[in-house]
Amino acid sequence: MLCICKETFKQDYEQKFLELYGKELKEGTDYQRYEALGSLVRDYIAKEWLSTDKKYHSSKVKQVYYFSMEFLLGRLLSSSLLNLGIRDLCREALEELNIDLEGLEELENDQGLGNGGLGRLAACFLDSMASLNIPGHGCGIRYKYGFFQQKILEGSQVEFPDNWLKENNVWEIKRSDKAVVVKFGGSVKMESLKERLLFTHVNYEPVLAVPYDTPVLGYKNGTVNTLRLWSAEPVGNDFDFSTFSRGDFLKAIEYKNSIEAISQVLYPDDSIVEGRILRLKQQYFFVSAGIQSIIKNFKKNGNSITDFDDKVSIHINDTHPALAIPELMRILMDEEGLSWEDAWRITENTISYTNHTILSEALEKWPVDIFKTLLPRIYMIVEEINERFCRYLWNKYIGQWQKISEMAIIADGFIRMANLAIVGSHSVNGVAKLHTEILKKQVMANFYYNSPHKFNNKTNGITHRRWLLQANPHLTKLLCETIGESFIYHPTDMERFEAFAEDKGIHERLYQIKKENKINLANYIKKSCGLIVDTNSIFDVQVKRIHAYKRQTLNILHVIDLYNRLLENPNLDITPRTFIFAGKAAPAYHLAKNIIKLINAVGKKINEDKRIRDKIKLVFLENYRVSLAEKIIPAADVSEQISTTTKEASGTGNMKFMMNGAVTIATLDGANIEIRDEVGDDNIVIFGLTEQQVLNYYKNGGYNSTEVMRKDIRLQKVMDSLINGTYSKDHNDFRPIYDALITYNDEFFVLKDFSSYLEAQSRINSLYEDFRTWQRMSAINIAHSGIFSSDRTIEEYATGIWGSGYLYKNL
Ligand code: 26Q
Repeated sequence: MLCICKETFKQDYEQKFLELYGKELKEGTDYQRYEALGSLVRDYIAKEWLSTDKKYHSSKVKQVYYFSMEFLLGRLLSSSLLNLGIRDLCREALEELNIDLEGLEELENDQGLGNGGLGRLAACFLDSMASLNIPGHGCGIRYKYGFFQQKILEGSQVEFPDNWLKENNVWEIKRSDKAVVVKFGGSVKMESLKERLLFTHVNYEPVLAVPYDTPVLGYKNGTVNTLRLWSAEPVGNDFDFSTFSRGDFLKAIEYKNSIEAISQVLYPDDSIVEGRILRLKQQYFFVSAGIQSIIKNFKKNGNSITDFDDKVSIHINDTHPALAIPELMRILMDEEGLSWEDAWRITENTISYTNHTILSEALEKWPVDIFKTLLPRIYMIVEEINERFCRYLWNKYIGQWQKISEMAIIADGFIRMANLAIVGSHSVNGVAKLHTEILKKQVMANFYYNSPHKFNNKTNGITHRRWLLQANPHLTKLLCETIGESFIYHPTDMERFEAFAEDKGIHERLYQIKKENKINLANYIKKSCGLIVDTNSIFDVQVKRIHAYKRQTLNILHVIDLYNRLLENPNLDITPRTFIFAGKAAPAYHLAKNIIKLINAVGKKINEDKRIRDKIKLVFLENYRVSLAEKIIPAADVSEQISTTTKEASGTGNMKFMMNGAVTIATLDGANIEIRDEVGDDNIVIFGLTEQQVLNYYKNGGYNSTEVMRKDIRLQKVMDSLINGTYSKDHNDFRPIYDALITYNDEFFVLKDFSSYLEAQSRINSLYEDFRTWQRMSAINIAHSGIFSSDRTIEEYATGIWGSGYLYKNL
């Protein structure tokens, strides 16, 4: 662990600044001061990074590689200081130099290489692996442009590129010496050599994969793991224009661009599949580069390839990196000379897979013709896996053609990535209990009954270091004062805080802490959109990707109804509320963009309406991202987790809110169920259709949204206001939402859940009005949030999936 005193730190910092800019601190810009601090912190990390690496080499301990198309890290300065254990020291030292640490931290660009839940989960897992001393590393893509920046212009979302690398990224190191070549296109030459077939990939297009490494620090434990992100470049350092015939300068540039396009941009789709060939290229690019570099490293260590699965685990984050299966097979057979059988045993033992969604539109499949042309050798291997698997199915399920065709990896001209991922890995997990049950009993039932031993649950988690220690220092301090510091290393020790749930003094402290966080957020709101909000009002928050199944519409219909009631009766007895929304819509998802527009239109109307005397306000904060979440979540009173039951695999925002003392209003979906089980029915507000009711409607029909609307006068009024010009001059502005709910019969049961949601909201109101009740609920939520630390989740992955052996089952 880093041992340093304030004086040395100050000297180091001034020295660093001088080295970088050739001038004194006071002459520099704030950004330079941030950059110098970042570089210094990276230097401090470097030593421990090297020694961790050495330790891993000499101990030959099993290495875990977490393959993910997305890593949503956010900012790294504050978390690095926290994990190094020098944040307070650094703050005080800087203060003596008249520099405000928090001010510098605000200057860092978020590293936003992810869409939402799946990408942020990967980041929390990296933090937990390092903090638990697990040799676990990330492997992904270094997108030049991260997730787009969102602006709200005239009430609608407009996207701008996220040029996050425009300033120097102090956290990464380019390792040109570790670059590898990834091969696309071309054809496969087959020769017979003695007893074996030899496959050679010819006439391919080579792409150089260059790794950039970012250190991943454990919490005060000296462990520094690696996040390796790959960037695409043309092969040959001095990209050689003379290889193009003279005068083909433009072609040469085009070629260079086409290669660099591979790592140019993150696809901004979440839960909807974008079937573009470039995305397939991205997938193979980082998977091939990652596996090549793992094998190189493995052999350098003096290991024998037949022990690969003893020493390496590869985890795939959804199906996006599922090509790891045929790629590992290819290397083991074509480059290492193993038989199919040996290569298959190793591959299956090495790879494990997490599913993150049951939405059918998010299940990846690739057209065979595109796939075959881009990856000819990989296609041959997938075809062979499919053939062997189908042969096995024919013998096992004689005559059951329907089942066999559902389970096939290749069918109807497509390669189904989920089927490939299940067949090629030894473990398949869902991300919350309900989600795993739905996978087992519905979505993947055939596979579950065929190989039940593969299926298991790993309920998601969040790193309490970022989401509590870093984001909410006041609450952290209160916990340390009341229950001691053990919860920092053992987050379930937070349960001890339950002993204070009835304590009046603690209620007052909790109230004050929340108040301070609300004031901070109110200041941010004032600065970013000019709106003044009342910090005595209930902060009711829904922040997440905008998606029909997450039902921001249900929330906004409630706001409209409340507004209608306030207009009818300005003296309506409610605690003032501030509704806070944030989130991005996929640029091509028109309905989601329409929802953003409606939220903003409703906000404009009610915020300007003097008649309701500021009883309700609505804010849409633009450009939701990790660093903004860190400001919003600690300030929330109410956490909106209102997805259509069965649709949200887990949710992780729900966990962040409860850990910060918000009370959840929720459907019994995803991890909400487990949150309810932890805190008990009295400390969460549940509403809406049950799993059984939803599944029953989907199976047997019988739902009619128009009828539901007709029977509810309040709902009628709300729905009318969407198309009668109340919120827009053009009556058709919100037609898409109206049509989704009425004309297309409300696929996500928004109207069906409307009245029960309203009741739940009025319960929230009464609970909040009783100070003691609310603070007790808040305390109990905090006390029971420890189980949702990603340390618990990672412990389960490590012992249940990555560490344990697996009995080989032949196909
Ligand atoms: C796939 C193919 C082509 C283009 C895009 C995609 C794509 C990209 C991202 C598909 C899905 C995603 C992201 C999914 C996701 O974030 N799922 C969420 O995962 C969380 C972590 O497990 C859960 O908590 C959420 O419930 C789940 O929605």
